[in-house]
Amino acid sequence: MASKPVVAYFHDEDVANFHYGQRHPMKPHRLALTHSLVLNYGLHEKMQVYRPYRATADDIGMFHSKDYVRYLQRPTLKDGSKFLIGTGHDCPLFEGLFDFCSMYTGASLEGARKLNHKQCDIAINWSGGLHHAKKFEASGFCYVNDIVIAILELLKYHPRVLYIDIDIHHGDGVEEAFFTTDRVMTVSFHKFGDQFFPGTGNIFEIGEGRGKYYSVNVPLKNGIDGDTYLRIFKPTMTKVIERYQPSAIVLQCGADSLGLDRLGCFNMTIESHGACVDFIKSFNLPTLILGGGGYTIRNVARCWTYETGLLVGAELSNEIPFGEYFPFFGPDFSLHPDMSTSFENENTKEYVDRLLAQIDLHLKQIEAVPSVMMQEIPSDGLLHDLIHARKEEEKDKNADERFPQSERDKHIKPDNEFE
Ligand code: V1D
Ligand code: CA
Repeated sequence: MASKPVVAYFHDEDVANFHYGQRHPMKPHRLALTHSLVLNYGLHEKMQVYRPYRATADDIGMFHSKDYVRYLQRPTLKDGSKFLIGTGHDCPLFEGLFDFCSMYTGASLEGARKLNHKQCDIAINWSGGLHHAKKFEASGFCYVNDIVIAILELLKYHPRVLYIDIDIHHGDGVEEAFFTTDRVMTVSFHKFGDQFFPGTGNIFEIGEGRGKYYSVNVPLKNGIDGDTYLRIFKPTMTKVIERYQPSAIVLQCGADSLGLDRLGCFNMTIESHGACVDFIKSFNLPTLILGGGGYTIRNVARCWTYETGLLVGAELSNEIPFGEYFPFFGPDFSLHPDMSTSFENENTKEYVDRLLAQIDLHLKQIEAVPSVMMQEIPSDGLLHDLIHARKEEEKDKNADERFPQSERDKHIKPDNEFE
């Protein structure tokens, strides 16, 4: 990859106009704020800007069950509960739901296709990254798992895909989809404990069968600051990449790990969040950059604009340029406002050292560079093992409790050292 990568950026103006509901923290409008800031900083001049493809029901059916896709296309109030959609759920039923899903998923899918065909080095879709959606149901504000669908697309051309998730929540939907394969390695950094959503992602959740040791979980406590986060992120990702040697990366950049997030409890600055993105960029591998959570929308826009700047290699003035949404960025009108919170950093040096040592033990177990027979002409056949595994899973959905308590109990350390 050249020193200035070719960056493809996907934005559909319409995606920002959907509403989860007045009291719901997920605001697609944050995407309009982000795009406007990207334009006002002139970043469109440094990348290819596309209005993305819209995913079809067949595209979505690459991961989700037929029943569920059919429901998304024609939702009824009656059937919603079966799929965890509707009033009283995290995932409300709103006007244009299928179109919303098809927009954010189409952008991730097109990003993966452009990477596959080497039409860009980095693809950005801030509307994507909805990491909680499951094969048969919605979860945590996510209806369609665009990440899984994009990774399946990358797997047509790439033997090993690395997924990294810096959203404050555990990337459970992506982990679950690839839990039993070594073709995808998933690494999630997240708040764990105190019943924080979704409750999965303890350090001993490591994958199963061929996938054992290819799921990495980094459970963090309240108040982690940027320096502490980077002290964990950089050595972990260096070892993962050295060991696994992915040929493509997908990075979910949920901005709810920033200080002052409406649903978060971390103390990351935009600079340190961006340093994670910049660090992954420095490996010069084809990379799909996605959004995710982020509920203090002025900071989401600041963060993803700053990261777009890092990815195209532009230095951005700390002064927010004038534009349509200028009043949102007051009273300081700066790109990097003070974001410190009252959350004390509960991630002590001892905790971090133990975390790193345990992750190291797991990473030492992985077979260096698992191989897959690549065909000269890429075809869907490469996905045979994954698709077969998924069909088997569908047969006995009810028997499929992913982490039975009996299995989890085997991993509980007597001194509860990671609680
Ligand atoms: F605060 C709320 C107000 C209205 C509706 C929902 C919420 C809310 C806040 N936090 N919901 C949550 C989380 N859900 C629960 C469960 C509901 N209880 C029965 C337990 O705690 C869900 C948080 C989802 C986070 C999504 C995400 O940031 O990870 C994301 N990533 O990509 C897109 C979204
Ligand atoms: Ca995460």
